[in-house]
Amino acid sequence: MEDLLKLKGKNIVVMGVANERSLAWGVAKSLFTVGANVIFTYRKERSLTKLEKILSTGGYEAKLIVQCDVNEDESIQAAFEKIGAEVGTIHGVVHSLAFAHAEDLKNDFVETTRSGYAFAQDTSAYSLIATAKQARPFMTEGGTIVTMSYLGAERVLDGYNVMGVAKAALEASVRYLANDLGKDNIRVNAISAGAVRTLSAKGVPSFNTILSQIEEKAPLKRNVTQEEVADMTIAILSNLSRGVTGEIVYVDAGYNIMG
Ligand code: 1JT
Repeated sequence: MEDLLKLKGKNIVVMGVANERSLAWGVAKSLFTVGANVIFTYRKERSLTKLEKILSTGGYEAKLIVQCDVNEDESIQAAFEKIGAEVGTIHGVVHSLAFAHAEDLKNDFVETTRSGYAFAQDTSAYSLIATAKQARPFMTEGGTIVTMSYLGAERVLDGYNVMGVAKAALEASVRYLANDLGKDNIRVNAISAGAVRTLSAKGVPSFNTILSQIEEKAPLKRNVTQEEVADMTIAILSNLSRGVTGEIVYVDAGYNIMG
Protein backbone atom coordinates (compact mmCIF):
# COMPACT_ATOMS: atom_id res chain seq x y z
CA MET A 1 0.00 0.00 0.00
CA GLU A 2 2.76 2.46 0.91
CA ASP A 3 4.35 1.87 -2.51
CA LEU A 4 1.06 2.69 -4.21
CA LEU A 5 0.78 5.95 -2.28
CA LYS A 6 4.33 7.05 -3.22
CA LEU A 7 4.55 9.29 -0.15
CA LYS A 8 7.55 7.63 1.50
CA GLY A 9 10.41 10.14 1.81
CA LYS A 10 8.29 12.93 0.30
CA ASN A 11 8.44 16.40 1.84
CA ILE A 12 4.98 17.51 2.93
CA VAL A 13 4.25 20.85 4.61
CA VAL A 14 1.44 20.80 7.19
CA MET A 15 -0.06 24.16 8.21
CA GLY A 16 -2.58 24.56 11.01
CA VAL A 17 -1.84 22.28 13.93
CA ALA A 18 -3.24 24.00 17.03
CA ASN A 19 -3.51 20.88 19.20
CA GLU A 20 -3.97 17.11 19.04
CA ARG A 21 -7.59 17.48 17.88
CA SER A 22 -6.68 19.57 14.82
CA LEU A 23 -7.51 18.07 11.42
CA ALA A 24 -3.94 19.02 10.45
CA TRP A 25 -2.57 16.87 13.28
CA GLY A 26 -4.60 13.90 12.06
CA VAL A 27 -3.08 14.35 8.61
CA ALA A 28 0.42 14.66 10.10
CA LYS A 29 0.02 11.39 12.03
CA SER A 30 -1.07 9.56 8.88
CA LEU A 31 1.86 11.11 6.97
CA PHE A 32 4.31 9.83 9.61
CA THR A 33 2.71 6.37 9.27
CA VAL A 34 3.34 6.28 5.51
CA GLY A 35 6.93 7.47 5.92
CA ALA A 36 6.69 11.05 4.66
CA ASN A 37 8.93 13.85 5.92
CA VAL A 38 6.61 16.24 7.72
CA ILE A 39 7.37 19.95 7.88
CA PHE A 40 5.15 22.01 10.18
CA THR A 41 4.31 25.69 10.19
CA TYR A 42 2.85 27.45 13.22
CA ARG A 43 1.78 31.00 13.97
CA LYS A 44 1.71 31.49 17.70
CA GLU A 45 4.34 30.38 20.22
CA ARG A 46 1.54 28.57 22.02
CA SER A 47 0.94 26.36 18.98
CA LEU A 48 4.68 25.63 18.75
CA THR A 49 4.72 24.53 22.38
CA LYS A 50 1.66 22.32 21.79
CA LEU A 51 3.16 20.90 18.61
CA GLU A 52 6.49 20.03 20.29
CA LYS A 53 4.58 18.37 23.12
CA ILE A 54 2.34 16.20 20.94
CA LEU A 55 5.29 15.24 18.70
CA SER A 56 7.36 14.03 21.64
CA THR A 57 4.41 12.32 23.34
CA GLY A 58 3.72 10.32 20.19
CA GLY A 59 7.39 9.66 19.49
CA TYR A 60 7.21 11.53 16.17
CA GLU A 61 9.98 13.62 14.67
CA ALA A 62 9.29 16.63 12.48
CA LYS A 63 11.62 17.21 9.55
CA LEU A 64 11.40 20.94 10.24
CA ILE A 65 9.20 23.44 12.11
CA VAL A 66 8.96 27.04 10.87
CA GLN A 67 7.00 30.09 11.93
CA CYS A 68 4.46 31.34 9.39
CA ASP A 69 1.78 33.99 9.76
CA VAL A 70 -0.52 33.63 6.75
CA ASN A 71 -1.80 37.20 7.20
CA GLU A 72 1.68 38.45 6.12
CA ASP A 73 3.15 37.86 2.64
CA GLU A 74 6.71 38.33 3.94
CA SER A 75 6.17 35.69 6.61
CA ILE A 76 4.85 33.13 4.08
CA GLN A 77 7.73 33.89 1.70
CA ALA A 78 10.34 33.58 4.46
CA ALA A 79 8.79 30.31 5.69
CA PHE A 80 8.83 28.65 2.27
CA GLU A 81 12.34 29.90 1.49
CA LYS A 82 13.51 28.35 4.74
CA ILE A 83 11.72 25.09 3.94
CA GLY A 84 13.10 25.07 0.38
CA ALA A 85 16.64 25.72 1.60
CA GLU A 86 16.36 22.83 4.07
CA VAL A 87 14.60 20.12 2.03
CA GLY A 88 15.05 21.24 -1.60
CA THR A 89 11.86 19.95 -3.15
CA ILE A 90 8.38 20.28 -1.66
CA HIS A 91 5.97 17.53 -2.74
CA GLY A 92 2.82 18.55 -0.90
CA VAL A 93 1.16 21.26 1.18
CA VAL A 94 -1.71 20.74 3.62
CA HIS A 95 -3.48 24.07 4.27
CA SER A 96 -5.74 23.54 7.29
CA LEU A 97 -6.28 27.09 8.50
CA ALA A 98 -9.26 29.34 9.07
CA PHE A 99 -10.18 32.19 11.32
CA ALA A 100 -12.93 34.72 11.86
CA HIS A 101 -13.84 37.05 14.69
CA ALA A 102 -16.11 35.41 17.29
CA GLU A 103 -18.72 38.19 17.04
CA ASP A 104 -19.13 37.48 13.31
CA LEU A 105 -20.19 33.90 14.12
CA LYS A 106 -22.48 35.04 16.92
CA ASN A 107 -24.37 37.96 15.39
CA ASP A 108 -26.69 37.76 12.39
CA PHE A 109 -24.78 37.53 9.10
CA VAL A 110 -26.26 40.88 8.03
CA GLU A 111 -24.29 42.50 10.85
CA THR A 112 -20.92 41.34 9.43
CA THR A 113 -18.49 44.25 9.49
CA ARG A 114 -16.25 45.25 6.58
CA SER A 115 -13.18 44.50 8.68
CA GLY A 116 -14.54 41.15 9.93
CA TYR A 117 -15.32 40.13 6.37
CA ALA A 118 -11.86 41.15 5.15
CA PHE A 119 -10.18 39.35 8.04
CA ALA A 120 -12.04 36.06 7.46
CA GLN A 121 -11.31 36.19 3.72
CA ASP A 122 -7.64 37.10 4.23
CA THR A 123 -6.96 34.40 6.81
CA SER A 124 -9.15 31.61 5.45
CA ALA A 125 -9.19 32.05 1.66
CA TYR A 126 -6.47 34.41 0.41
CA SER A 127 -3.96 32.50 2.55
CA LEU A 128 -4.31 29.52 0.17
CA ILE A 129 -3.43 31.67 -2.86
CA ALA A 130 -0.46 33.28 -1.10
CA THR A 131 0.73 29.86 0.10
CA ALA A 132 0.44 28.33 -3.39
CA LYS A 133 2.43 31.23 -4.85
CA GLN A 134 5.30 30.77 -2.38
CA ALA A 135 5.30 26.95 -2.46
CA ARG A 136 5.22 26.68 -6.27
CA PRO A 137 8.92 27.50 -6.95
CA PHE A 138 9.90 24.57 -4.69
CA MET A 139 7.34 22.10 -6.11
CA THR A 140 9.64 21.30 -9.03
CA GLU A 141 8.60 17.64 -9.31
CA GLY A 142 4.86 18.44 -9.30
CA GLY A 143 2.80 17.67 -6.23
CA THR A 144 -0.40 18.41 -4.41
CA ILE A 145 -1.91 21.25 -2.43
CA VAL A 146 -4.90 20.34 -0.28
CA THR A 147 -7.08 22.57 1.88
CA MET A 148 -9.94 22.03 4.34
CA SER A 149 -13.42 23.32 3.63
CA TYR A 150 -16.88 22.90 5.12
CA LEU A 151 -20.45 22.51 3.86
CA GLY A 152 -21.23 26.08 4.98
CA ALA A 153 -19.47 27.14 1.73
CA GLU A 154 -22.55 26.18 -0.26
CA ARG A 155 -25.43 25.88 2.22
CA VAL A 156 -26.70 28.27 4.84
CA LEU A 157 -25.72 26.76 8.20
CA ASP A 158 -26.93 28.91 11.08
CA GLY A 159 -24.02 30.69 12.70
CA TYR A 160 -21.36 29.78 10.13
CA ASN A 161 -21.96 33.18 8.53
CA VAL A 162 -18.82 34.95 7.32
CA MET A 163 -16.87 31.67 7.41
CA GLY A 164 -19.31 30.23 4.86
CA VAL A 165 -18.53 33.07 2.48
CA ALA A 166 -14.79 32.62 3.11
CA LYS A 167 -15.07 28.86 2.42
CA ALA A 168 -17.00 29.60 -0.79
CA ALA A 169 -14.08 31.81 -1.87
CA LEU A 170 -11.65 29.09 -0.79
CA GLU A 171 -13.41 26.45 -2.93
CA ALA A 172 -13.48 28.76 -5.97
CA SER A 173 -9.79 29.52 -5.38
CA VAL A 174 -9.08 25.77 -5.45
CA ARG A 175 -10.51 25.63 -8.99
CA TYR A 176 -8.61 28.69 -10.28
CA LEU A 177 -5.35 27.51 -8.69
CA ALA A 178 -5.85 24.02 -10.13
CA ASN A 179 -6.14 25.59 -13.58
CA ASP A 180 -2.98 27.70 -13.14
CA LEU A 181 -0.77 25.08 -11.53
CA GLY A 182 -1.84 22.07 -13.60
CA LYS A 183 0.84 22.94 -16.16
CA ASP A 184 3.46 22.33 -13.45
CA ASN A 185 1.79 19.02 -12.53
CA ILE A 186 0.65 20.53 -9.24
CA ARG A 187 -2.85 19.40 -8.24
CA VAL A 188 -5.05 21.54 -5.99
CA ASN A 189 -8.03 20.05 -4.13
CA ALA A 190 -10.16 20.59 -1.04
CA ILE A 191 -11.58 18.21 1.50
CA SER A 192 -15.04 19.23 2.70
CA ALA A 193 -14.88 17.72 6.17
CA GLY A 194 -17.91 16.87 8.24
CA ALA A 195 -18.24 18.47 11.65
CA VAL A 196 -15.40 17.36 13.95
CA ARG A 197 -14.94 18.60 17.52
CA THR A 198 -11.73 20.62 17.15
CA LEU A 199 -10.52 23.83 18.78
CA SER A 200 -12.36 25.77 16.02
CA ALA A 201 -15.63 24.05 16.95
CA LYS A 202 -15.16 25.10 20.58
CA GLY A 203 -17.26 28.08 21.42
CA VAL A 204 -19.85 27.13 18.78
CA PRO A 205 -22.85 26.92 21.12
CA SER A 206 -24.92 24.80 18.73
CA PHE A 207 -22.17 22.26 18.01
CA ASN A 208 -23.78 19.37 19.94
CA THR A 209 -27.05 19.97 18.06
CA ILE A 210 -25.15 19.97 14.74
CA LEU A 211 -23.50 16.64 15.61
CA SER A 212 -26.78 14.95 16.59
CA GLN A 213 -28.60 16.24 13.46
CA ILE A 214 -25.83 14.70 11.33
CA GLU A 215 -26.15 11.40 13.22
CA GLU A 216 -29.85 11.32 12.42
CA LYS A 217 -29.72 12.44 8.82
CA ALA A 218 -26.40 11.33 7.26
CA PRO A 219 -26.53 8.14 5.17
CA LEU A 220 -23.96 6.50 7.46
CA LYS A 221 -25.97 7.60 10.55
CA ARG A 222 -22.91 8.87 12.34
CA ASN A 223 -20.33 11.65 12.40
CA VAL A 224 -16.83 11.41 10.92
CA THR A 225 -13.56 11.29 12.80
CA GLN A 226 -10.27 13.17 12.54
CA GLU A 227 -8.72 9.90 11.26
CA GLU A 228 -11.26 9.59 8.43
CA VAL A 229 -10.59 13.14 7.26
CA ALA A 230 -6.86 12.46 7.53
CA ASP A 231 -7.00 9.27 5.46
CA MET A 232 -8.85 10.94 2.58
CA THR A 233 -6.30 13.76 2.74
CA ILE A 234 -3.56 11.13 2.37
CA ALA A 235 -5.40 9.67 -0.64
CA ILE A 236 -5.58 13.15 -2.21
CA LEU A 237 -1.86 13.77 -1.52
CA SER A 238 -0.95 10.35 -2.90
CA ASN A 239 -0.32 8.98 -6.36
CA LEU A 240 -3.68 7.15 -6.20
CA SER A 241 -5.45 10.44 -6.96
CA ARG A 242 -3.04 11.58 -9.69
CA GLY A 243 -5.94 12.27 -12.08
CA VAL A 244 -7.89 14.45 -9.63
CA THR A 245 -7.57 18.24 -9.43
CA GLY A 246 -9.80 21.23 -8.70
CA GLU A 247 -12.14 18.94 -6.76
CA ILE A 248 -14.03 19.27 -3.49
CA VAL A 249 -14.05 15.84 -1.82
CA TYR A 250 -16.65 15.28 0.93
CA VAL A 251 -15.67 13.31 4.00
CA ASP A 252 -18.95 13.74 5.84
CA ALA A 253 -20.69 10.34 6.13
CA GLY A 254 -22.69 11.44 3.08
CA TYR A 255 -24.48 14.29 4.89
CA ASN A 256 -24.14 16.74 1.96
CA ILE A 257 -26.26 14.65 -0.43
CA MET A 258 -29.39 14.79 1.72
CA GLY A 259 -32.25 17.19 1.07
C1 1JT B 1 -13.68 28.45 12.01
C2 1JT B 1 -14.42 28.21 13.16
C3 1JT B 1 -13.74 27.56 10.94
C4 1JT B 1 -15.20 27.08 13.24
C5 1JT B 1 -15.26 26.20 12.18
C6 1JT B 1 -14.53 26.42 11.03
N1 1JT B 1 -14.78 25.42 10.17
C7 1JT B 1 -15.64 24.57 10.77
N2 1JT B 1 -15.93 25.04 11.99
C8 1JT B 1 -16.81 24.42 12.94
C9 1JT B 1 -18.21 24.95 12.82
C10 1JT B 1 -18.54 26.21 13.23
C11 1JT B 1 -19.82 26.70 13.09
C12 1JT B 1 -20.79 25.91 12.54
C13 1JT B 1 -20.46 24.62 12.13
C14 1JT B 1 -19.17 24.17 12.27
C15 1JT B 1 -14.41 29.13 14.32
C16 1JT B 1 -13.27 30.13 14.25
C17 1JT B 1 -13.17 30.70 12.89
C18 1JT B 1 -12.79 29.62 11.90
O1 1JT B 1 -22.06 26.44 12.41
C19 1JT B 1 -22.99 25.76 11.64
C20 1JT B 1 -20.16 28.13 13.53
